[in-house]
Amino acid sequence: MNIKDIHAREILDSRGNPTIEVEMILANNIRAVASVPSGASTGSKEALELRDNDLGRYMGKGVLKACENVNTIIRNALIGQKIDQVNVDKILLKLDGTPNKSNLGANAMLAVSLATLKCLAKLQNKELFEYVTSGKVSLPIPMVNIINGGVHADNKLDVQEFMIVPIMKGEAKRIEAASEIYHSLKKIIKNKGLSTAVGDEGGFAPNLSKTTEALDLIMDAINEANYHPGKDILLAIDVAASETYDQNKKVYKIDGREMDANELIKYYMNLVSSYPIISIEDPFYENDLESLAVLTKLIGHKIMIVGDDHFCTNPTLLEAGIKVNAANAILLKANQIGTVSEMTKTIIMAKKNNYKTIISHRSGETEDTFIADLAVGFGIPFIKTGSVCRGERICKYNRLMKIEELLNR
Ligand code: 2PG
Ligand code: MG
Repeated sequence: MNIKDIHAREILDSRGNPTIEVEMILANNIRAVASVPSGASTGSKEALELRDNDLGRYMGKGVLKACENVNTIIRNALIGQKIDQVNVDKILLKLDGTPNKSNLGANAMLAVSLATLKCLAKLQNKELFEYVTSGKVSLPIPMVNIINGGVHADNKLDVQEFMIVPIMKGEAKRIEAASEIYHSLKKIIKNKGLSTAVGDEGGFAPNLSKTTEALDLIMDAINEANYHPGKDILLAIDVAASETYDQNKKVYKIDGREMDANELIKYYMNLVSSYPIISIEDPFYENDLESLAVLTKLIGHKIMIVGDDHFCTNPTLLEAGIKVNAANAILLKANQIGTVSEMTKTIIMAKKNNYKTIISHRSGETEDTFIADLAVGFGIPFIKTGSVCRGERICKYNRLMKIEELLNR
């Protein structure tokens, strides 16, 4: 089956910034639409998100150039081509010809790559998760971000994400627990006279300034909702430490303190011994693989040490981490790398080297639910898709509950 047409358009993401949506049509008129998310705490080694930088529109954030690249260069090359993921991604990579997708833009390329994947699933009359699976499907454990800080909120919390990780059986049960805890937390925050407004990923953004204050509120909320911290609900944090690192002073600014990497390691060891934390993401800034390896050696047997900015879903960067035993888990974000084929390569490499995998949304999201299907189809054990609030987050949870129902039929 051949590709008949491709069209890209500018749409808005959950922060109200432009992003790209692509519609692909096959010769038999099967069509699929895909859109790409956008990060705020982006790693410097991520593939390039092409923006217009035309200050006359959307503060320079327009993506008309990326759309044009799809509607001209990519369209011309793909029309009449056989629909095949490897073939399409190869053509995209060749057309771009740069290591970081700076020519066509990773946003343009991913939208086309994902639309291809969705068309392929439809062509076989399969659900997306069914199409991508090579064997065992499984429902991921959600890591639900219920307090936002860092660059995702205007409060004084330095840690970017405070997550609850419900580990009971059943996806719908896990999401139910997350929702109940979320609502308990809202009550607790309100009773303290703090704001219950939410941040970019739907978690509350009360004006707290210390990491432990946020963790204590969450522990209270878990108990209040009649769950058991450490037993059925675990905790996780994304420090997004690149955002708190002072390059000149070589210190991290967290909780009103300045800490070097060694002090920070002690700080994390303390947190892990005081709270049921099972995962720390980006504990050090993106170029410090060495400290990442030290922390992994110290507590990697107990918890996940997750590389996000360190690896950028890039097989070459992951390989460098594997060589020095830095981290034992990787965050997977398709738009950090730009094509489905490359992300698949990273997933395979991670699994082969016993790195745990977590598929992730971006802080700027769309209503596209592809990460839910990829998590199930690829058998990725964890998913990070924000709080149980805001439509662009909820649609992923709703999709997971629907898939659970489909699988139980
Ligand atoms: C992260 C992500 C998603 P952003 O750091 O893990 O939660 O944030 O999309 O802003 O990079
Ligand atoms: Mg992160």
